[in-house]
Amino acid sequence: MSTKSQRDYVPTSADRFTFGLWTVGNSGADPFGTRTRVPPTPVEIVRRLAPLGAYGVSVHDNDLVPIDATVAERDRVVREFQTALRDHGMVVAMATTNLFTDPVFADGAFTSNDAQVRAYALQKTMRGIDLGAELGAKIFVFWGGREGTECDASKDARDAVRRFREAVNFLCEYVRHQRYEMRFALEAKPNEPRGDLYFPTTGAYLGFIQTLDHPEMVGVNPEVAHEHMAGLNFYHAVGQALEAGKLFHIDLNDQLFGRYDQDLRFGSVSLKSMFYLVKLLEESGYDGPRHFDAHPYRSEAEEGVWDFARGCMRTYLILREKVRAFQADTEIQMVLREATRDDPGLEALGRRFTPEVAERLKRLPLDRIEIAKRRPHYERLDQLVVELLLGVR
Ligand code: GCO
Ligand code: MN
Ligand code: MN
Repeated sequence: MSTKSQRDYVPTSADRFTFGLWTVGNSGADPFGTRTRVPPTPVEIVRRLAPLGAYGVSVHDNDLVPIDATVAERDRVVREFQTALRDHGMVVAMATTNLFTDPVFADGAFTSNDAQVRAYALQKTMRGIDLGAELGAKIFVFWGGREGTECDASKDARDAVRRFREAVNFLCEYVRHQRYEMRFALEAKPNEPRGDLYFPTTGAYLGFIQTLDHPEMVGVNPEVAHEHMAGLNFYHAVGQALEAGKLFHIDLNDQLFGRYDQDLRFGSVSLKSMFYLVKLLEESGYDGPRHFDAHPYRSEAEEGVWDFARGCMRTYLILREKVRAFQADTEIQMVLREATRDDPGLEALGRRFTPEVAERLKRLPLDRIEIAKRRPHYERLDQLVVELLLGVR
């Protein structure tokens, strides 16, 4: 039996919903137009999100501390923010560095051709890590917003990968040396703001991580919109990350395929895919933040920002309830069972190679025509899922 708050889809901090300061703090500005609302300050964001049931926030260094702040200004801003967090029972679950806004990063940060830019990026990230540690963040995200090119004559793609690896290795050592309890999560994106970004997909990062000095410290931060921009199945990307023990964080939003980076409210476009995603997160026991990295529509004024935030969390909770309904649906479960053929003897054979087993397997009388007579009823299954999501089951 669901509790009242589960039935009413009212989030609590146990649901671990977090929002980037830059998401609800988005001003509505885009490449074609100026701001359309006054963004709330970080302290206001904490004050407004807490009663909605959010667990915490995530921050870029410069969402909080202006890039040219003095040490005294920095300390004052951080103190005020910490007081707000304490007063409202909110946490900072993830921190990150802004390595994309300032003109110095126009041609990349860690992958720049300019050694001074690369050194500055390391310096800024170490300071960002210190800030994250001070705020209690256990996850530090790397999104290489400017790590890409429009003109591939500018650098050998292998150098970009090598430079990025050196930076991540260096920063892992920094975290170890400082004895911070912090892990890194790498966030892929195929393009935007650069024509092409290095490490365009979550899969690319999963491969890269194994080449690092401390792969155990580094995982991924997949984002719905980014895989959809590449025309990929987000559920599959997250599945691979989870299976590898590498889902350290996640950026939830939504996105039509084949468009510019839209950052839409979670679940506002791809309901079916987001249902499978929530099913995966819930069934896998993923216990990290459910982090929203999306923007309210540009047409919203200040109040609409909180409608947007409520909507992200509410849709997640509704989909979570649908997952329970899927699990409890006897017809769905029956079709699923019928679509599976278990054979413990055969499965044991294929699990561990020995030359003898290989010989036995090669000689097995497997009749492909007989085997193929068994058909899964996926048309029925998919229709059942559609009806469940449409609320008629
Ligand atoms: C984007 C990215 C960013 C990052 C953020 C945290 O498309 O702009 O998703 O929002 O997630 O910089 O690293
Ligand atoms: Mn994004
Ligand atoms: Mn993101």
